[in-house]
Amino acid sequence: MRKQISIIGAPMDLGQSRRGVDMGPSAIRYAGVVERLESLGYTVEDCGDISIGKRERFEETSKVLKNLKAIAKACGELCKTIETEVKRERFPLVLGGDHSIAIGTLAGVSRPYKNLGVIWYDAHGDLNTAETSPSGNIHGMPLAVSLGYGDPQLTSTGGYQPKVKPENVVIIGARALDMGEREFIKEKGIRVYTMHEIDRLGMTRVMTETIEYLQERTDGVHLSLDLDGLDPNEAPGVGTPVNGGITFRESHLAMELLAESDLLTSAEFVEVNPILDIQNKTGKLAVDLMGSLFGEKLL
Ligand code: B3U
Ligand code: MN
Ligand code: MN
Repeated sequence: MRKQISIIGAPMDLGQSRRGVDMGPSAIRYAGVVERLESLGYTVEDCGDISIGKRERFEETSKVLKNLKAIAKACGELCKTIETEVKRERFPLVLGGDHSIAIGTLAGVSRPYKNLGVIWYDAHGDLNTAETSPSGNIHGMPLAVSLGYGDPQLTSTGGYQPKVKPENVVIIGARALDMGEREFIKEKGIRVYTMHEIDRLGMTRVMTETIEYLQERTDGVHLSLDLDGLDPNEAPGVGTPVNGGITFRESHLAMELLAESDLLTSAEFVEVNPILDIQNKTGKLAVDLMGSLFGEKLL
């Protein structure tokens, strides 16, 4: 892993309907992300937050997709920031914000990495389009957008598409997939480890298979970690909790195996909502997981 990390905050809350997720980057900073990574020997630069603006001010440009124009604009800005940091040979670590920001992150990292792999650690597939979405919330769509499916204002972020090939994606932790998403997964042959596979195979095998699979076919790997991938008992501060999730220990193990593989070239931690949280438990959890991801050892 690159020894220089650039932290970029994306205080986005326009991709879903609950307030508070815009404070996610602050909560993660407050939990000591910079100090934690520095203690592991990294040089860390906090680049601050990209600008999002206020929800009330934006006119809607789509009847279905909520806050489309504003999200497209913010993702364009995030994409540029990420591109700059990758050119500086730094490891971009994005703090969300709701998951719609992944549209910008992936647009920024997939230009330098032409055959980018993506690990989508999430209770959800985030593979909806305007046609299949039950909510109109864009945080349920960023993976579909990055694969080239969705409104052109989103898929065109960064000026090219698609960002990722379906065979380079691995979804881990899925347990709330909409009907349209299930069809999409089957049609595109996307690799998914649902909670069923995690229970059956164990996290070690899930991660070993994922790492081997991506190592063979990609030239860089992005981790998009939605805190709702974890069980709500461990990560209560998320907008759309789904019971029966990945445990604290399984998640640490997954991060440790990723650290060992030295495969990652960028990462983002999203959907931390301090308003719904209990004394920043989820913000702290995010920082603990980053510790393991960046090589912290128990002994
Ligand atoms: N699949 C549902 C719910 C959802 C997606 N992502 C989150 N929730 N966090 C939707 O609205 O697309
Ligand atoms: Mn998500
Ligand atoms: Mn989710």
